[in-house]
Amino acid sequence: MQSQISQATMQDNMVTEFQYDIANGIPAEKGRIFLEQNGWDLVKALVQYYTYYLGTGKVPVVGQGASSQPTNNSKNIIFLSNTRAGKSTLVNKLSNSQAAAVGTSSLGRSTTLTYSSYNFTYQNQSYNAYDGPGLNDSDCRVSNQDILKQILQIMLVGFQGADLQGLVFFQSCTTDSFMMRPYLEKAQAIFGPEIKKTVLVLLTKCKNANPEFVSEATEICKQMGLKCLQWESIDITHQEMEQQKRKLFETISTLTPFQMKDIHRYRQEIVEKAFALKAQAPDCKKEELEEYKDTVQDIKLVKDIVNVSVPVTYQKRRGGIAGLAGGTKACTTSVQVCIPIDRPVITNVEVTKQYLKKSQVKPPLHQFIEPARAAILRRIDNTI
Ligand SMILES: Nc1nc2c(ncn2[C@@H]2O[C@H](COP(=O)(O)OP(=O)(O)OP(=O)(O)O)[C@@H](O)[C@H]2O)c(=O)[nH]1
Ligand SMILES: [Mg+2]
Repeated sequence: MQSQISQATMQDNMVTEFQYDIANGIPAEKGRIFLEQNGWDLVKALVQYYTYYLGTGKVPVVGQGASSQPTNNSKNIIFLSNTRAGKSTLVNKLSNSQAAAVGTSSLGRSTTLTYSSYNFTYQNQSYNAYDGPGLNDSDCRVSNQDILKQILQIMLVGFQGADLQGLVFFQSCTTDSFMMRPYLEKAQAIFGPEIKKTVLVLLTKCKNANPEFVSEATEICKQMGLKCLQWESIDITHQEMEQQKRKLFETISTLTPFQMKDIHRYRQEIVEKAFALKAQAPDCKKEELEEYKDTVQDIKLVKDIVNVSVPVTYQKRRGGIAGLAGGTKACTTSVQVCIPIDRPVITNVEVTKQYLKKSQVKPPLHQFIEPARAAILRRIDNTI
C-alpha cells in the first residue's frame, strides 16, 4: 500500500515537472498521457511533446509516432518553393491531369493555399506528390511557418510511418534571387540536418532564362552539396518531357529517404541540448502559493436549557393562638425553573491556508528549446 502511494506521488510530481518544463502548454491529464506512453521517462515524453504535439496539435494515441509502420508502398515527394515557381504545373505534368490549380497572375500571391496529395504511377512505382502553398506569399495568407508546419503534419500523420523519398525545392530561373539556401535553412530548422540528403533542387523556367543565372544556380547547389536538375514544363516536345521525367525519377531514387526517426533524433538532440543549457543556467527564484491544512478553534453558541432554583417567599399561618388570630409568618422555599440559554462550545475546525513557498529552481526547459535549436543549427550552418 505504502509503495503504491509513494509511486502515485512520484508520478504526480513528474506530471508537475513536465507541466513546468512545457510552460503549462497542455493540461495535466494530457501530460500524464505523454509520460505514461513513454514509460515515465521525462526526456522521452518531452521529445514526443516537442515533436508530435507541436507538429500536429494532438496528443498521440498509443503506437502512433516514430514506431508506426507504413501502410502502402507509395513513395512520398514533397514540393517546397516560393510562389509561382511551377510546383502545381509539375504535379499536373506528372499525374497527366489538371488536378492542381495553376497560377495565372504575375503577383506574388500563392495560387495553392494548402498542401494536397496527388497520386500517380511512373514505371510501375506509385508516388504521392504533395503540392502546397508558395513561401513568402505577398498577401501573407499562409505564413512560412504554417507551410512548414503543414509539411511536418503530413509527415507525422499523413505518411503513417512511411519515409519521405524526396523534398523538392523549386528555383525559378526567371526571378532575380536564389532561394536554395533559405529553403534549406527553413527545412533544417524543422526537420534537422539529415533532411539535406533528401533534397533535390529543380531549376524551372530555364528555357528563356539568362544562361548565366542557370549556371550560377547550378554552382550554388553544388557548393551546398545539393543535387539539382533543370526542369521545363512548358513548350517542350513529348520526347523531351519523357527524357526529363526519366532523369527526374532516376535522381529521386538516388536521394536518401528521410525517416520519421530522423525527426525524432533531431528533436531528441534539441531537448537534450536544452537540458544541458538548463543545467548550466543560474537558479531562479520560484515563488508559489502552497496550500496546507490547519486546525483552528471555533466557538459556537448552542441552544441549551438550564434548571435553576428560584427562592420563593410566602406567608404561612402561624401555629397556636397566633394562628387562630390570623397571624402569619414569612417562609422561603425554592422552585425549579427552566431557562433557555446560548451555551458556548469550542470545536476544532480544519481550514485550508496558503503560504508563499520560496525556492531556488532552474528556469523551465521551454526557455532553452530555441537557444538549443539555434546552437544545433549554427553547427549545421557550417556544413551548408
Ligand atoms: N516557362 C515556364 N513556365 C512555367 C513552368 N512551370 C510553371 N510555369 C508557369 O508559372 C506560373 C505559376 O505556376 P504554378 O504551377 O501555379 O506555380 P506554383 O509554384 O504552384 O505557385 P503557387 O501555388 O502560387 O505557390 C504559371 O503561369 C505556369 O504556367 C515552366 O517550367 N516553364
Ligand atoms: Mg501551386
